[in-house]
Amino acid sequence: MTVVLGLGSNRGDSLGALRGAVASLGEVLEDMRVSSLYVTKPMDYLAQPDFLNAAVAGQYRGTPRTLLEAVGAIEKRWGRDRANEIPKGPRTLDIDIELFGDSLIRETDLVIPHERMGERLFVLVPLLELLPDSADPVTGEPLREIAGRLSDQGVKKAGAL
Ligand code: PH2
Ligand code: MG
Ligand code: MG
Repeated sequence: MTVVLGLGSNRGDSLGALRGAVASLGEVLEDMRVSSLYVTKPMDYLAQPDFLNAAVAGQYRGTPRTLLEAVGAIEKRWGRDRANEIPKGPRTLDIDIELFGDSLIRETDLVIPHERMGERLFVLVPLLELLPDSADPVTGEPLREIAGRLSDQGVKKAGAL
C-alpha cells in the first residue's frame, strides 16, 4: 500500500529528530521518498515556535494499526515525550499517517486521512511534492486543487532534509 507520513518538530534538535525519523522510517517503508524540508508557521495553537515539517511516501506491507505502532516507536526513539506536552503544542517529533492508500479509517486513536489535512499547507505542500496527482480519498478531489484554494499559511521551503 502507498502511504504518506507527515513529520513535524518545533522543540529541541528538530532537524536531528526529523533526520533520525527518516532513517528509521526507511527500515519500515519500501521505496521511500522524502520531501524537501519546510519551515512553517504554527497552526491551531499559535503561541509556539515555528515548525520544521516534511513528508515521506513509500510502500508499506502491514496494516494501518501496525504502521501506527511502528510510527509511535520511532517518535519515542527520537525524543517524543508525550507526558510533557501540551496538546497541539511544542513537540520534539510528531509523525502522522496522512494517507494509507485510499483507506478511510475512523477509530478513536487512528483517523485516516489525517484530520484536517485538507486545511493545512504544512501537510499538503510536502505531500504534493511527492504525490502531485493524489486525491482526497473521501471526495476524490485532487489535493492540488484543495491546496490551491487555501490562503498563505507561511510554509517556506528550506532545502533538503
Ligand atoms: N502540528 C500540530 C499543530 N500545529 N503547525 C505546524 N506548522 N506544523 C505542525 O506540524 C503542526 C502545527 C499538531 O500536530
Ligand atoms: Mg500526531
Ligand atoms: Mg500532528
